[in-house]
Amino acid sequence: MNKKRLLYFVVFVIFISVSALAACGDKTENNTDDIQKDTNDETDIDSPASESEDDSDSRANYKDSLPDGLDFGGMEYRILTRSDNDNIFLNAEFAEEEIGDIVHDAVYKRQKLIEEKLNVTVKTSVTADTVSSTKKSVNADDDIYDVVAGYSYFITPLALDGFFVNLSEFPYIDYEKPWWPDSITGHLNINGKLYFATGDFTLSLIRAMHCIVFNKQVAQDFAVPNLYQTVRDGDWTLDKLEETVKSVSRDVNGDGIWGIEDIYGLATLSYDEYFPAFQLPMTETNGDGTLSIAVYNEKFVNAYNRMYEIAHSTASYSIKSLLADRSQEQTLFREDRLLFNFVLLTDCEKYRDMESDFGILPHPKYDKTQDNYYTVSHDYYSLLCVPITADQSRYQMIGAFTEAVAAEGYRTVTPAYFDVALKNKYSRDDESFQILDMLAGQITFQPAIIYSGSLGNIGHLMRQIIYDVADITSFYEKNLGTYEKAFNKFNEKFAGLD
Ligand SMILES: [Ca+2]
Repeated sequence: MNKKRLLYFVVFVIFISVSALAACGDKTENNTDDIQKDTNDETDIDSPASESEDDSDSRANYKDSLPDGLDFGGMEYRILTRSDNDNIFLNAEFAEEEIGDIVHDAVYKRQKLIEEKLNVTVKTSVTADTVSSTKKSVNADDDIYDVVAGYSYFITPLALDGFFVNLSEFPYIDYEKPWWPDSITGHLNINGKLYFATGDFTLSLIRAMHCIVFNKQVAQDFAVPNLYQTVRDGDWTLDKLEETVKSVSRDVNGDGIWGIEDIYGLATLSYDEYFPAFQLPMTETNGDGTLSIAVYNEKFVNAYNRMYEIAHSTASYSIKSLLADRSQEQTLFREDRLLFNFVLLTDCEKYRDMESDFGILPHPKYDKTQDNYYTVSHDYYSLLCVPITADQSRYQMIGAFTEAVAAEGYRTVTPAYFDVALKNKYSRDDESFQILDMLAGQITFQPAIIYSGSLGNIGHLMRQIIYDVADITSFYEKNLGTYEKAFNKFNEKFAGLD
């Protein structure tokens, strides 16, 4: 199957979906005139896109596989969620009331809809520390939480200590559906063991997604060719990134010094996301389920060296200055002196009041042979897990409610965030919407990222660019012992899990 065609198909369908959404307004799962889409169905994908010009694949109409008539007799769905001290939607799984904000209210409506549909009531417990709250209840053998929506970086080590249920096969959870990114089964499930899931259930995943914003005024000033077209053509690659970044730089005041008053192609401190973007593996899963280190090879060294060279060229704003004051990249971008800023999607909210337009791009592919564009979410989003204390008699309800909320999130909450928060208020154009919609399904969960803290932080190799590590080979060799020790410990623990 030609995967590039899949991308075109997806992007096209997304365009249709947006139109359908705009036309239909609020939809519920009560719409029955839809057709389930299986993204593995080659017949669908190989059909000319023009044959799919209906809204059968739109988010709003996408049907789940839950049976009709489920009734859990008023059971409580007891979820431990995170407090939202930084106001970055960490706790956006459920909402207590409508407040007139379209995204927040979509979350509220989703909850009410599913509660009624399944005859279940959500009981939310909020904590500033999901790890200690989970540990406390599980160690005390207290069956008080059905689901924990935990801080991803910190919650994963608990899986190694046997705190969570294997979700690889759980009642009603259908990982084939698009509200569970493909990489959950592709990467996060290690040898049949899957302790976490995430997707359209939790908006924090979407908001923490890495992407690139570009300043349209700067692109115009430097006659940069249409970047969306480059993406659509499958030509948005490392070569193209390098060429474009280097075509945009100017010593504006002519003083021979590269400072904040000059113009740049790139300013960022964010590089680890190039592991998924370039499809660079960090680990290999062996037949016995153990993980081996697989990060060091010619492709990785080449990718590192080329990104290092771009980052330290005069076309990029000084990393030293950014380390001292990261807000300088926002100043440059707002004031039309920066083309590309590597960001999290939530960072776009900072740019909503800037005068010039900006657009959103995926990170480039390593080269044209790569099948698609990929991204990752910064590891502060929430991962869902079921503590072993939850009584098995509750699994049917837990699975059905989780699946229904995720599905409705895909249909209504994520589009509300994209369509309203991003498109209308923030990113200002449909092409960015299409790219975001495509990227959300390509969020990657490489084990070395998910279990990063337990694997020696091997996934932080790319960020050594900002610490001016020019020789990545000797850095890797110096740290290999640490990685090996961590991998051995991980494998030992993981092998003992159910
Ligand atoms: Ca200057």
